[in-house]
Amino acid sequence: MSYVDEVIERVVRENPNEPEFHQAVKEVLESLRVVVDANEEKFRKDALLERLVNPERQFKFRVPWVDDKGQVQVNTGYRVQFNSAIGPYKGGLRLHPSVNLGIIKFLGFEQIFKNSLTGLPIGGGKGGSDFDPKGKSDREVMAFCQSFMTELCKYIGADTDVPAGDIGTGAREIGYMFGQYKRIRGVFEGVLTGKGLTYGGSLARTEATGYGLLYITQEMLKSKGMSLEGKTVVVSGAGNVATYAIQKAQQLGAKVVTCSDSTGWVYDPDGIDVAALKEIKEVKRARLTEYKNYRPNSEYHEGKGVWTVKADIALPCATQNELGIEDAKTLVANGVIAVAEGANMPTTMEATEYLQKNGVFFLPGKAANAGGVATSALEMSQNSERLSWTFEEVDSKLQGIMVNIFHNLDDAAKKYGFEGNYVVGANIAGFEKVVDAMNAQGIV
Ligand code: NDP
Ligand code: 2IT
Repeated sequence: MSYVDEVIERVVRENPNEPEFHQAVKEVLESLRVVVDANEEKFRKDALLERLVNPERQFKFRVPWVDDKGQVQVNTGYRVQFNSAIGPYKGGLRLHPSVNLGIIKFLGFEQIFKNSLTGLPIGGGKGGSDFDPKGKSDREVMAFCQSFMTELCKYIGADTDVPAGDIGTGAREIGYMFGQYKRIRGVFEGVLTGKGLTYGGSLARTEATGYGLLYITQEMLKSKGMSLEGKTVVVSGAGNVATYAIQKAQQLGAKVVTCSDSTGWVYDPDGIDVAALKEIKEVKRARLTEYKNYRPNSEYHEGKGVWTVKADIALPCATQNELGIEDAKTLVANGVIAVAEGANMPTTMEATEYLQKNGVFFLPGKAANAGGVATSALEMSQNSERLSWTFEEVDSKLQGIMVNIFHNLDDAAKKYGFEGNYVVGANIAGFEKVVDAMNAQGIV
């Protein structure tokens, strides 16, 4: 049995009930075959892949808090410190009822390669809780965040592990967590990114993931002699990534006609109104059913459906496995040119293969959504030098990083005989740097 197959089998056996983690490991190791096979003897002797798929450290902890009725609630908190070969652990905190250890491990594993692709010195980590911020009062969210950080603060720090936002964790949650960290540890340091602008946050971090997604999509289209100008785009999600992806797509001349949340989706033939979307989601924290009040010409539908709308480009920006094989078939039948992942692992492996086989340009999340964590690393730099850069400075660095990422994937894919396969390109390019650093640091 090949070394790759052996390790995949072991991961499945030793991590039962973690299907998303198995999926992420399979996707990465399958595309590393060409590199691993060429170094099989050395990698096997060094147990390189076993070290790569086992987190350096993981924490699971109780998070008790009191709700507005005086009832004590108990959630579970996680932080997985996956790999620190190239820098301090870096990755977001997800607050969603679906969170479990397997979800955090899939996200942490992906983060290793994503962070490597940014070219910046950050290792991979991820955390979160099964707490659901939806429908909670600000006081309840604060009580949860303070309790969560009371435990988490023992394991993180500006030079060890720097969490940030993800699903359910936005500016409000980061603020409450930062306040509690500072209160307990007594240090004002860049221990979290995505902070508010008055206390060490970076300009353009809020926009970075969505903007970065469009910068890399634009660069890919450019390499094919195309552009975003005049293209129709379908987006899923209505959160941080989706909102700023829609905004940048529109600025670059495309028309975005959909967005969605976990209950339904919107079709706006005139193009999504970002100001309305922000008001509904960021200010009112309401459902997309409200969108029609702002745009009478739009349609609201319950359930899933954005992939049924005819478009040139599809940008999944909500959550994992939201674009399956049937969706991929519909997109292809409707003539889609490109799919770029704003979310982490939104496309199933079967759907990804179908899209690629049918000539759709496919940019995987670990490359396409890396602009968020890259800008987090820029926030860390600004905190270290106790300065803050202008929006234009951060945004132009972000553009440079995304353009570089595209060419690194493209070159790696070509070098190994997989031209145009950006999944293989991203995994190999991300892996090579991490492996080099792991080898240099000995058996740790
Ligand atoms: P938000 O919480 O801001 O928004 C998430 C959006 O996705 C919401 O519209 C939400 O709907 C929808 N959604 C979440 N879970 C589900 C689900 N199970 N089924 C259907 N819809 C769902 O999160 P972000 O925008 O920050 O994150 C979106 C994706 O992007 C995630 O995969 C995240 O890991 C990834 N990502 C985020 C980065 C960042 O900087 N924030 C960076 C890189 C990747 P509802 O509100 O109804 O739940
Ligand atoms: O998935 C991700 O890359 C993020 N949620 C952002 C992580 C970060 O540290 O900014």
